Amino acid sequence: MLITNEIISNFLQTRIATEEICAPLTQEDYVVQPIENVSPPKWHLGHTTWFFEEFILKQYNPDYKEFDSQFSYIFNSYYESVGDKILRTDRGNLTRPSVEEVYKYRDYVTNCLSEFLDDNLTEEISSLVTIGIHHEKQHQELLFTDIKYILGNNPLLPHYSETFEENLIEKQKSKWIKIPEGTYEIGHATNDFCFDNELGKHKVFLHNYKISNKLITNEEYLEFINDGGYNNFNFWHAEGWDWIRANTIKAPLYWHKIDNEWHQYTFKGLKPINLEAPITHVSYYEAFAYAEWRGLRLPTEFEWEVAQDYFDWGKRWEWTESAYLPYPYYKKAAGALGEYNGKFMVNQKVLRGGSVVTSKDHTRYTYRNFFHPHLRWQFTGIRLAKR
Ligand code: AVJ
Ligand code: FE
Repeated sequence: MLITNEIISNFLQTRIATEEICAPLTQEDYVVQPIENVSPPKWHLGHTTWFFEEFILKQYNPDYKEFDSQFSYIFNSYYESVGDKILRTDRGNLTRPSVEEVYKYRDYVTNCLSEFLDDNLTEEISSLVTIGIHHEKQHQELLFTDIKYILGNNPLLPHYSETFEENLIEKQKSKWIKIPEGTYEIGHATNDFCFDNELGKHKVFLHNYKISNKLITNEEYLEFINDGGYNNFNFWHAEGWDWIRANTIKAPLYWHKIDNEWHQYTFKGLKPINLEAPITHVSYYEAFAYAEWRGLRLPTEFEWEVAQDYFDWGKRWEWTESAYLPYPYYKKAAGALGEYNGKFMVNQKVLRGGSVVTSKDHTRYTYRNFFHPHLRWQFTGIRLAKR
């Protein structure tokens, strides 16, 4: 019974936390989709609700009455096995259902599910609720970054908050952590929750390497910019070089040069660059080019996982040199949730750590985040490694 209460209260707290992230928004902020990767906040609110409705209430509660039979079409993200869905690029065209209606949908599903769980919390359902909670936490992070993109690309640069501090400074002296060559175990191995892509504990062999105890700061990155890093093809992959030229990229996302001084759009509005803060909003291409310029490299995801105990992490998602691939013993889940991670294991890079907008207790040292190499609207950062 205690377990039931715990999971229901966890569920309810997660639902509330999502809505709190949206509290500063105007109605208009909820609806736009400035680029394909940035979903409207209203869509996140509906999609996280649909996840619980589709995968638990509709499957396990024969008495459940759908809130609206058209919502699966608009709030299904990418589950082919569930049926037809709106094009991702059309999420910003949904002026209906209204924000108010979507909040009603949330309340309806939250109430139906918590009532249902009171008497029906089997192992199977409990594990689905847990996935739903972690899914919603992933979308809480996406809400933060999508809201930042929506506000930060409005020429008026509206503030999201007067207090949210995204530039947490690392005070420690920088040093290299030395890891000896050997065979190491990788992957999630406890009974705590993890996603399927972390499972399949296995061995890797690592050569001697050193990894920095600190993230790259704005000051260090500025040296790369000032040294012409964005103008020298030698530091870039061919794809990265094409990408910076096609998009006239000369600095991280949200950087603006005003009266010859670099500024950064933050949740608190436009601020002069804080030199000590860790760099953020760089793509993998930029992280790689920076490392090349320094004559160093990014760590692999395995090097990161083996060394993580020796440094503080959690301020920035850290680009690794590793391609997002299945582990040797990877087995995707049966049914629709088998579409959750495995089908994205192509052409993406792994990021490790967590960020200032990651929900508390959401990350683990085995957590594998993944994005395409040109994306930089997440709170991404750089940690270097060398031989
Ligand atoms: C792990 C952040 C890449 O954004 O698609 C959300 C998280 N998975 N809903 C994504 C996710 C299903 C995922 N990332
Ligand atoms: Fe999702």
